[in-house]
Amino acid sequence: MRIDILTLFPDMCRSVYEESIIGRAKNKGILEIFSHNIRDFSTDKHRRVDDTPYGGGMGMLMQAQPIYDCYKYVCEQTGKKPYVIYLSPQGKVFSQDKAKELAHYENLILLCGHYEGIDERVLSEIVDEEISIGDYVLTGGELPALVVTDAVGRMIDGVLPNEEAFSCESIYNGLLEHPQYTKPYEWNGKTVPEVLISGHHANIEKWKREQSLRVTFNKRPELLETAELTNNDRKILDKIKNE
Ligand code: 4GX
Repeated sequence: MRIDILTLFPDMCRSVYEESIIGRAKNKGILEIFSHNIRDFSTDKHRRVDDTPYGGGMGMLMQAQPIYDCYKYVCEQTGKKPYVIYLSPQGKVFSQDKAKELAHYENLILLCGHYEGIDERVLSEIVDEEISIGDYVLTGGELPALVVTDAVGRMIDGVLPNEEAFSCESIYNGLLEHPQYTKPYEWNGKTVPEVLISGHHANIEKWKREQSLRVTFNKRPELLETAELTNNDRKILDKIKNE
C-alpha cells in the first residue's frame, strides 16, 4: 500500500510515521508513505497558498490551485488515481471498520486542511470521502491524517509483528481487553491473578473472556449492544449485572 499526505507541514508528518511500528514497516518496504508540501506547488511569487473568502467572513481559505497541482503530481507518480480522503470535522467519524475498509486500497491520498478550510471547487474535483477523527476542533488535518495512517497501516499484512496480536484485541471483536500483567509477580504488595500462572489454558481463556465482558460492561456498556456474544457470554453478563 502507498499513502501520500498532502500538507503544509510535511516534516511534522514524517517525524511521526518514521518511528515505531509504522516506521519499521516503511523501512522494510511493506508500506510506502510520502508527504508533499502543498506550498511547493504554489505558482504565486511569494509561495502563497491561502486567500480571503469570497462573501466575507473570518480568516483565510486554502486555494484550489496548489492543492490540485500537488494531487496531479502524486497521480503521475502512482500511475493511477488514488482514493482521496479529506480530513475534516464535517466527515463521518473514523472507526476500526473504516480502517479495515481503507486498508484494501492500493493508493490513498490524505488531504490536510488548514485555516478555515479549502476552496470548495478543488474538494468537489478530487475528494472521494471526508473523514473526521472525532467531534473536537484541531488546528489542522495533519494529526487526523497521521491517525488514519497509523490505524490503516497496521492492518496491512506483515506490518504487525504477530498476526495474533490484532485478531483478538479490543474493539476488533467488539469487546474491550482484559487486564494484563507482566513481571515481577509481586509489585507494590500486589500479586498477579493466580489463574494466569496456573498453566491451565482453558481456565485462562475463560478468565480472559469474563474479564473482557466485565471491563466492557463497566467502561463502555454501549459496546455490548453490537459485540458478538455467545449464550455463555450472556450468562456471564447476567452474573456480573447481579453482583
Ligand atoms: N477530524 N480539523 C481540518 C480545516 C477545516 C476547517 C473548516 C474544514 C472546515 C479535524 C477533525 C479537525 C481542523 C482538520 C480544521 N476543514 N479533522 N481543519 N476533528 O478538527 O478531522
